[in-house]
Amino acid sequence: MPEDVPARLPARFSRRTLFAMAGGGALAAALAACAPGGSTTPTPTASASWMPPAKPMAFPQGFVWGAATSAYQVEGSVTADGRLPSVWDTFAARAGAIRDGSTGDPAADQYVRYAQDVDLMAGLGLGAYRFSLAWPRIQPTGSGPANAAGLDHYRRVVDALVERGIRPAITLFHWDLPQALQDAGGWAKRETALRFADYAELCFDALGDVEADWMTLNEPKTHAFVGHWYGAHAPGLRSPDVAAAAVHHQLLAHGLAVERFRESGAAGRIGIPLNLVSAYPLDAGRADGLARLDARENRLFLDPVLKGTYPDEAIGSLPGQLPARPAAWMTVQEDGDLETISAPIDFLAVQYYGVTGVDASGNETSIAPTSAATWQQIKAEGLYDLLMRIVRDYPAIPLLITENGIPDPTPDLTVDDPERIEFLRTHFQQAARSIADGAPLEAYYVWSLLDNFEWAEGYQQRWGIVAVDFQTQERTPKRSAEWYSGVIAANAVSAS
Ligand code: GCO
Repeated sequence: MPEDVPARLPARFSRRTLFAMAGGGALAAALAACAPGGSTTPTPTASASWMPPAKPMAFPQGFVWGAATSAYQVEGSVTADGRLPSVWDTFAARAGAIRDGSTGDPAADQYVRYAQDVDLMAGLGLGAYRFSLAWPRIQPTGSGPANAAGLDHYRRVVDALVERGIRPAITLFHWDLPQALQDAGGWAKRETALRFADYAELCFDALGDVEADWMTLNEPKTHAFVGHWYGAHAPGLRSPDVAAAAVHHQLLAHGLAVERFRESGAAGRIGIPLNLVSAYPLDAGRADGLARLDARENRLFLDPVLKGTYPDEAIGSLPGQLPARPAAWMTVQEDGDLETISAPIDFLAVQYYGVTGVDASGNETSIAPTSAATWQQIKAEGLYDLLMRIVRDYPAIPLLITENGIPDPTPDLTVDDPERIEFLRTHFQQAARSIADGAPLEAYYVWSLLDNFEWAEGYQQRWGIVAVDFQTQERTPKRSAEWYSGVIAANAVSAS
């Protein structure tokens, strides 16, 4: 978190708060964990309502186990084969924007080392790999014909995966907007959504013969809020009005891309990755703040995509709301947009990192221990609550967990990572529990396959199950990778 976060930001800055109203036993457990009076940080307890069985918990046959990365975080080679700058190249070059002054070059050098990485994945037994296509490689200025060299690279990646029996899970956009589009207004402009649809079509035409899970735009909330409101990510803007426009235009881009996907006849499926967080009220009697935070952080994305509506309470000047001007928010919307945005998708991709508390006003509070990423409040049961909330409140849809993970406690290269094993074990258990209770969960992707460029944290947070020495680019599987391999082989997670 940058030190100069504007005063109007939520008091406790959280990268990815997307709150889910906790229900039933989970809510009771959360409240029971709160300190009397509810105004101080509660002491979280292990779930009082559920204990994992002593026997291993099995996953359904065909359950997909994967790992995820994104282009700017792992590829490096930022000027190779015609690639032009994205907003992230520009932002990272700005003094003080990245904690250690680094950039996404060379990151984990995967543009060059992809074949080695695919071997690594095969060695671990991964069934799928989620990665993103870099728009500035495929359309360096964000419009016009495809750059063949860019597409050829991803063709080779996809072929290498398929050869090894690893399902490609392809994200079209993971925040690396071509700088030329930003110069023309970026996500503040409707035009960018139209450009995205054209870009998506080029990708479907080039790679659509492959049986893949396509994902449109990664975490539109994080990109809109952290990049356009908090200013802590590219493009580094601090305007709630622009953030609101970025929400709508990214969602519109999603809907338009889904239309192009259907028209293209591409194989496979398509969905959208949304970051979701379970949140628990400190004061059960004050539901209004909770409802506002829920609207802004959660329903603002789930409702339009899955129901074709926007929640009224998301935008406004009260705590828990996105403080854009309602008139500005209305201006970006045109008739028919919500119909486009809610075009049927084949799965919902859920990215889960943790929980948050909500005080009586609607502000976020701390209710659980954090990882080295201070925004990440860890509570595995929140995953169960979140999945069951989606099942309860939205039309039936297959669910994929496309990101879940934890950074090492230290920025130093390490292969011994018991915290990550414990984190993954407890989260896998909650996933198995949700399946047993009816959640149509089909896949689980660990974030991340490799240590990589963690955005504003640079190389100071290592999220990989495989360690990367950024001097030599040597890869070493951590203990968690070995452990994960065992889970995959057994298709089951043990109690300890
Ligand atoms: C995100 C991303 C990843 C992050 C990861 C850890 O959601 O921010 O998809 O790029 O690196 O979530 O913060």
